[in-house]
Amino acid sequence: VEASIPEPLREAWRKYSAHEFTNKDEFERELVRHIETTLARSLYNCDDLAAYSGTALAFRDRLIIEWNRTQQRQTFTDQKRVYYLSLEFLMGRALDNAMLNVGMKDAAREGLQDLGFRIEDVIGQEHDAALGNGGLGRLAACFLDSLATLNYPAWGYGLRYRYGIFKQEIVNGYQMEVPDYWLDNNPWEFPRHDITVDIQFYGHVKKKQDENGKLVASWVEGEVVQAVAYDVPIPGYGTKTTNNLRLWSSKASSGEFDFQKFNAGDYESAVADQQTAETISAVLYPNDNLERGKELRLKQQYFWCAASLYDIVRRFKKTKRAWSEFPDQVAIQLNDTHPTLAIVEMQRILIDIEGLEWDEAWTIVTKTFGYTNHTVLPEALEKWSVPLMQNLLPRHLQIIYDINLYFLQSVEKQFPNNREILSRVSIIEESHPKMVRMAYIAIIGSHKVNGVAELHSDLLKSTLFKDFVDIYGVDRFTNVTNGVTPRRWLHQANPALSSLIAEKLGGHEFLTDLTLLDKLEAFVDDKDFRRQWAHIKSDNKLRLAKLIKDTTGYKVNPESLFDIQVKRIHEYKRQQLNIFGVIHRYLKIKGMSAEERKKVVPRVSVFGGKAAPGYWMAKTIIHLINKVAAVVNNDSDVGDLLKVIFIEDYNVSKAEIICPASDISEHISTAGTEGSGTSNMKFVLNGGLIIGTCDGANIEITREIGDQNIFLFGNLAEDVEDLRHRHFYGDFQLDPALEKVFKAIKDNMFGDAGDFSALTASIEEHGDYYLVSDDFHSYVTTHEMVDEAFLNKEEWLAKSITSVARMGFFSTDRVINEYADSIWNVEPLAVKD
Ligand code: RUG
Repeated sequence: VEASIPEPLREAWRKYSAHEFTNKDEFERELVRHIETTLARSLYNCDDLAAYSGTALAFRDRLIIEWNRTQQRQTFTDQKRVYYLSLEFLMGRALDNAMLNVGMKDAAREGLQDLGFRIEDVIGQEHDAALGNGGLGRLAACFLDSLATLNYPAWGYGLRYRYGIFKQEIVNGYQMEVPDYWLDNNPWEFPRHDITVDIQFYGHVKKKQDENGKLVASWVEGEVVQAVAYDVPIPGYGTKTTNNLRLWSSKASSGEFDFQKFNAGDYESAVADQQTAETISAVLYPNDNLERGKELRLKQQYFWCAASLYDIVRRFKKTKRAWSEFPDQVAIQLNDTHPTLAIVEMQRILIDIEGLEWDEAWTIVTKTFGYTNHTVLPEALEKWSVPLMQNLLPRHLQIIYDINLYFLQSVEKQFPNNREILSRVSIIEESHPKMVRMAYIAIIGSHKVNGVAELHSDLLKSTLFKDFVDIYGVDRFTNVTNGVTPRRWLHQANPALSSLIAEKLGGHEFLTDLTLLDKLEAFVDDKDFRRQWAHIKSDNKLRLAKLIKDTTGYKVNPESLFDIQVKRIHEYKRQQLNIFGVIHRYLKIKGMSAEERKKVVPRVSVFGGKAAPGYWMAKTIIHLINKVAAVVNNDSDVGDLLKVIFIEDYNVSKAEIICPASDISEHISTAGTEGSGTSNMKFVLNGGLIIGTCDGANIEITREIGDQNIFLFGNLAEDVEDLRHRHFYGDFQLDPALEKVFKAIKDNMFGDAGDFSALTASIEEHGDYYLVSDDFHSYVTTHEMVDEAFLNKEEWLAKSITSVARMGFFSTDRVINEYADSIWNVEPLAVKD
């Protein structure tokens, strides 16, 4: 390709092609240029927001220069690429990350200062890009950071929601949802109006003979919606690689609106058509670990899969290779079952459009796809009703039936006369209406299936996907334990700790090789080092105390033990266990003498997280937390011994302030329910200890950091089924301490008890599915051990330092390398300076 352009032309391009700023002065020049020309502002009317926009535009220029070079490099070398399909990318803010990743934050700080701005104020202007619900979306964002940092040729594909996850407001203790319009002032995306794909829905299937007499299906008529690409540059840390995240936006395919209708006087319906098309990418479904089977969601999924595949196939076809080489050039990873239709769409492209035989096509498909499962919760497993799919995607349903037929035929050969297994593994569930089990298509259409922590992957193999292990063998199933990017979750969120570590280890190399943290253990007994470590934690707690004061009005004592649980609100994550524990503590303090109170370790219990708008029980938990906060925080008799805080609208940028400030954080899901958890890793990486159950990645964290450095409690996953079974048959005794807590609630201590009756009844009367009562005693006694341990400041510090030193395993760099080696078979691209 390069050689096809004459040298004089290339020379002219080279001469005038854009250059990145490389120092403070050049940055200032770019900043002022953008403020004065792009933004039409001046010295006299440039506020923090304009300074943010100007700074972001200057950095965006830098990124796009590297983005262009990276894309050229990847095209010329023509190596295998990986495509990460995720319906969620919880990116958070981009500016701080871009500054750090390109190594220009200090220059930007000084440059901004010269022009009269504080970098923190400028960074604080940015709206979070919150195109995700929780852990799954944030994992995808961490993956993008690692893929770029490690120089993998990789693209992310997602949807460009006009509204990301809702903004949470707390009104009288209740969660209210407010739309989050995040696209105003978003300089980080590049609209590609030239890159569009027509996506078809509805219609019907015609069979016709091709020129060789072969019967081929064609999907005709129906509705067409246009997908428009928006590209977001993803800079790697300390590398020239800037990868691409392509987000699709929906638009009426006829353009602005239907002029025929307009001219016929039907203005309203002309605009309505356009609005219907735009609805597809309008809003992120706000459910975490819950699927509701809404048609619009299926439309979103197909729209995004079809557009992404069209793009991937178009890129591949440019190389003029044979189809059999597709899996040597392309690896597609399905983030959960949400993109499963990509498997079906790929098969459709190959057989209906490209004319391949079924088997040849299916071999290509299965070699290309990998599927990551993130949960064993039944309510989160996607199923689509057959009639719904028949109507929306008639050809895809036929292909699904064919995939199922061939699959069941092979199973029957393998297990003759075994009707049960056939009905258990059939893609079609024989219910009313019939349902399509998406996870089964994902397993059958992929060459590897992975869980996200060891326990979770083992549970997949022994329960949910057991039959498939029998059919395909155990090698198709693997584990890749999650991680987090240390760039955002240590370097960016906790700059002081990152600097201290760099000082001790002789540089910031640990940010790209997290295992180097182990060298910190040599300093555990170093008094001066411990003092500095403690000092940083104090400062981070002060920073959080300020956020709490600014957002809730409550003043907390930063000397207290900060006990934090921030994550989506869900019964399985058991924020109810935590708030019942807080009430128990409150009642205990109330019953103490003045002398006894002197021994109490002051605590601040911090909660944060969103409930799905339709998840009533989760909303009730938020309500109870806020009502308890109102009583406890205004009880002068208790004072600083206990404070309860609910941080409104928990998001990525708040997490960056919260994670470095914990003394202890809570990861207390019912054993066997949490896929992995990733905030557990963020907290430990920032020197906080954790209290947790033997669940998800807590188990591997314990193995790495040592069980003396973590507070584990509760029943084990292997006991859960038996306990539930016993509850079901009436063998249930409410824990006596929990009974006292319930009595306080029922006595209206926290407002109208009726507001919380469903919550207490779910435990007392309806089988306590999440084993709150079974684990309560163990939970509160473990918290007593936490108090005790916190009193010994030196030992606590030693635990904190040792834990950080042993967290090297939990970087997404390790995770991405594992996916690359064991699932994708892709190599990093060599990048010269
Ligand atoms: O609940 C899981 C977390 O345990 C996990 O850490 C995260 C990333 O793997 O994914 C979460 N998850 C699972 N979010 N949605 C689902 C099911 O669709």
